[in-house]
Amino acid sequence: MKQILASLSILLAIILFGCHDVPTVADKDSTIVLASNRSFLRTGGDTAQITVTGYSGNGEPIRDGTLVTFTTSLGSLPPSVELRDGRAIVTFVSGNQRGEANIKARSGIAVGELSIDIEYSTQAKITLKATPTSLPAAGGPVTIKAEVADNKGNPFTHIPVSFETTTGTFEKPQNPIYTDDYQGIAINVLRTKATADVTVSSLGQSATITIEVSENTPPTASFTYWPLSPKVGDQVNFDASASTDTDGKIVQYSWSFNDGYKDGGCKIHRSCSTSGEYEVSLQVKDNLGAVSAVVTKTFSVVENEAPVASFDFFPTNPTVNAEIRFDASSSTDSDGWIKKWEWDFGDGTNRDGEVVTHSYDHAGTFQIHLTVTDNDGQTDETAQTVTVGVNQAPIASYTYFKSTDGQPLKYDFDAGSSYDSDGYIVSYAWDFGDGSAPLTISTTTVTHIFPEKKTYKIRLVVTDNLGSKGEVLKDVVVE
Ligand SMILES: [Ca+2]
Ligand SMILES: [Ca+2]
Ligand SMILES: [Ca+2]
Repeated sequence: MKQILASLSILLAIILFGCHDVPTVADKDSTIVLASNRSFLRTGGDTAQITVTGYSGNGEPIRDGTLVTFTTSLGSLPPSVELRDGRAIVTFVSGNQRGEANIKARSGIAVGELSIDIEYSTQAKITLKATPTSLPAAGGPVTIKAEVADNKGNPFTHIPVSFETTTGTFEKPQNPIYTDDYQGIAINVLRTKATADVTVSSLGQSATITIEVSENTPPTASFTYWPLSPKVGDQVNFDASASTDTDGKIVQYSWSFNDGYKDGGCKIHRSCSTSGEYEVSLQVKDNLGAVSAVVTKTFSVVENEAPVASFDFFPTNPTVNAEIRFDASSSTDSDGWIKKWEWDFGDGTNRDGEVVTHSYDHAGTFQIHLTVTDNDGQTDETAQTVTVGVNQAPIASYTYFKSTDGQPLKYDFDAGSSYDSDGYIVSYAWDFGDGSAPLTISTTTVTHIFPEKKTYKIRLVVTDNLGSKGEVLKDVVVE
């Protein structure tokens, strides 16, 4: 049983450590010595060959397979190496940081040390970028990015950087600040209202960038007003919304009138209580305090002209219940317009409107009053009388002629001499007395062909616009 366990232990040792020499550490009386083929390196991947030599206490080379582990404060090395014939060579690679690389090699309690100076490979170069590259007149924040690298583009990480400006303030006012650990970038934000030169210094180098702030452009005043010819007491409106500021905005409107009236605001209004010439001035101010030139306009305020009332009516001799049309369109207002027509018909009724109709339900003489009001509220009045009577019947009358075209028994009739003294005739009804159907027409002339030569009794009945009729009967000899 003991023999089997011993065999398994040997087998396990072979599986774990293979057929090679088993790695081990140096004995406690051993010595480790480090040597470099270079005493200083440049940053950014420069290399040195480090020779590790190990001696046993008796001065012989340390035994093969002795494992040596490395540490370094800067740059990099393989984590470990095995010695052969008491030595090994490893490669040290510099990083981006300058300084002293303290390299230690350990095996057991034996320690070897070596220092290598690492210097920047070339002079630092500072590249500045501003976002945005310039500012409007109001100023604002600009992000300044400083990138510090050597001329091969290797970044200088975690190095001090100072920001200075001729005007404005930094978000990080303290100096120095440090580049980051990866890209060698330092960022600061400048707030300025005027053009600033920003200088960034690092590693004895500096770079300057100019942040331009635009000059403020003063605003321009402009306004309109209406009505152009206001009257005493009218509201006059002033509108300055056509004023402009190309690089900002208008924050103040100052209005002044030559009668001492003052106001503020983009849109104002006032009225003038006396007639005459008025002068109005406007000046505007922008958000940065710049003022415009003063713009002045003059306007006249005049007294209102009263309107003139006038009207016609038809028919002029109306009958009872006849519809009368009253028309006030001949009324005028020389400096405005009429906005209201008020009628009083003299029989207790009233009506509004430029053109109205009215009828009287009894005969008599009535006084009609018209009052007109203009757009400024001034009025005028006029009156006329109308006599309303009973309808007069129309008078029928006609003439006739034998037709001139030579056709026998053909006659032309003309009722144009009929009339209605207080209205008009609306129809003419003919009965030619020869058995033909009666004919009613609205025109005055008609032609008729008779059946034979004979004397006929021919009747004309006319009807007026109110339905009254008039009649004439004549003997007409047809030959
Ligand atoms: Ca401006
Ligand atoms: Ca008027
Ligand atoms: Ca009549």
